[in-house]
Formats: sequence, structure tokens, C-alpha cells
Amino acid sequence: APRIVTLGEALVSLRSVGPLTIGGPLSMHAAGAELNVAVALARLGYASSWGGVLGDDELGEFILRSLAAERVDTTHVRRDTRPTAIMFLEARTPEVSRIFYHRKDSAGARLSPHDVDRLLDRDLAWLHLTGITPALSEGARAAVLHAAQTCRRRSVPFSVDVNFRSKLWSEQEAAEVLPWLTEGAEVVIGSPEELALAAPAGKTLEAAAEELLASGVGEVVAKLGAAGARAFTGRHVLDAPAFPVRAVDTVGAGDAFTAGYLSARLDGEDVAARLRRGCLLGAFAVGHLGDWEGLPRRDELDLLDRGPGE
Ligand code: KDG
Repeated sequence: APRIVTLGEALVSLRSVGPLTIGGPLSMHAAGAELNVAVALARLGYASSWGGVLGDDELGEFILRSLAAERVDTTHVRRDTRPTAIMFLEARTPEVSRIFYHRKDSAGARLSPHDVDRLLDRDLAWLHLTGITPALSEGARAAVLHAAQTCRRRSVPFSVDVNFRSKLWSEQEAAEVLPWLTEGAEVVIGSPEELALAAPAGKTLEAAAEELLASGVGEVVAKLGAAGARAFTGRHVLDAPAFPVRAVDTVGAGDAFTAGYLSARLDGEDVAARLRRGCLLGAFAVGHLGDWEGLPRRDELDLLDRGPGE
């Protein structure tokens, strides 16, 4: 099977059931936007690899164990003396949660262009990147830009999920860096606001999409949350509605959407089917606690597809 590689920082997320200030039980999950995509693709039967730097500590071991259980290849993970990053996820309502990072000077931020060379030095069919990595450190920024550049040079298709994180960098910094990351990507995904950061001259979603397509991006996909998603291919603009689900936890839904969209594209499906698969995986993620735990295997894809009540 063709190998799909994702690359970034994995974290341990500690989820509360209410305000962090009152304490109480926390549940422990492997997290990170790229890890979420890697697991989603592995569940759908792809040969999926995740690459990055983990601490040489219990939390790093926990993440490796989680990935192994999900059949995600971690051959090129490097361990470092810095700690594995942690984030607290404070759930206030199913739709509203807050994230508090403990990731400054973490192992994951030590990702370097050299790590990228080791990771990409093999047959790969697709590389998936996010706009989180360039916000982590100078080295991580150099690494992820190097990864995109390597793909352009070797004509390896790659995708970028913008994933703007305001706790890591400013919109201004992001707008300076993101166009260098997204240039020439096969697929760029983000909310309308995020897409505008990757296309600084584009004020509306349509203008941002046009600017990205003009920079050599193949498809621009806007995640619209409960309103579904919209794809711009240069020739078509297509919409898909979200699947109606009762939200349990919306964190991770964006990554699930991305994995769904990419998987349908890798399957050779048309744009309408890609959007539909994206929204479907988003619905699975929203309906379950944890970023990726509730995602479907390939033989479960039609579980929600049958529609409510069946
Ligand atoms: O998309 C979910 C991610 O936000 C979460 O798993 C943590 O990667 C993460 C981040 O940096 O915010």
C-alpha cells in the first residue's frame, strides 16, 4: 500500500470534565493534529507513518504505545532529553473547551531539517503537514518548510492543514510564514479565517481560495464546522453539509475531517465524495470523547452514512 507520512509534534492531552480550577479526574490521551490524522488514516487501512521527536520519558513511551496499537509506523521517531509536551484540555461544554499547553522547549519543538531528511528518505505517496509545526521553534519551522520544499522538488504530493494556534504565534507571524508552507500543496485545508492567513491578500474566503490556487495549490478546502465544508478546485466550487450528530467533544473534528478528505482523494474519489468523507469522519470525532478514539475503521464507514434511525 502507498505510504502516507505525517510529521509534527505529538502531545499527551489531559482532559478534565469541568473547570480545571476545581480539580477532579483527568483522562490521558495521545494527541497532536498530525498524530490524529495518522491514526485516522491507519484505521482506514492505509500504511501510515508519524514522524517527530518525543521525550525519552514515560509520556513519550505512552504515545509510541498508542501509535503502535493503532498500527501507525513510528520507525523514524527520535527521542530527546527534553520532555514530551503536555496539554490540559478543559471541557466546559461539548462545544466549548480550552487548551493550556505545557510545550515550551519540549522534545517535539526540537524537530530539525535533519529529522525530516531521515523521515522522507523512503518511498512515500503523500506527506501531510500542519501550520502548528512552524509555530513551535525556529528549528521546527525550518524543518517543516524543508519538508514542503523537498516534496516540491521531488514532486511528492503534500497537504497542509493550516490549524492556526493563537497561543503559539500571532496572526502576523503566521501570515508571513504560511504562504511558504502552502505553496504548491495538492490540498490546503482550514477554516475561512485560517485560509486568509495562508493567503494574506485574500480578504474573503473566495479571494483567499483564488490566491492559493494561483500559488499552485491544487485544491482549497474550507472547514465550516456545523455548516459542513466547501472545496475550491479552480474549476468548481462544491459544498457538503455536516452530518447531524450530538456533539460530545468537538476537539479533533478538524483533523478527522482532513483525514477523511485526504483518504477519499487517495482512494481516487471525486471532490464531492472527498467532502462527504471528510464530514463523515468529523461527525465520528465529534460524537466521541478524545481526538481520534471514536474514528471508524474502513468497514465501519457506512455506520453513520446509513443516516439517523436506521
Ligand atoms: O486538533 C486537535 C489538536 O489541537 C490537539 O490534538 C493538539 O495538536 C494540537 C495542538 O497543537 O493544538
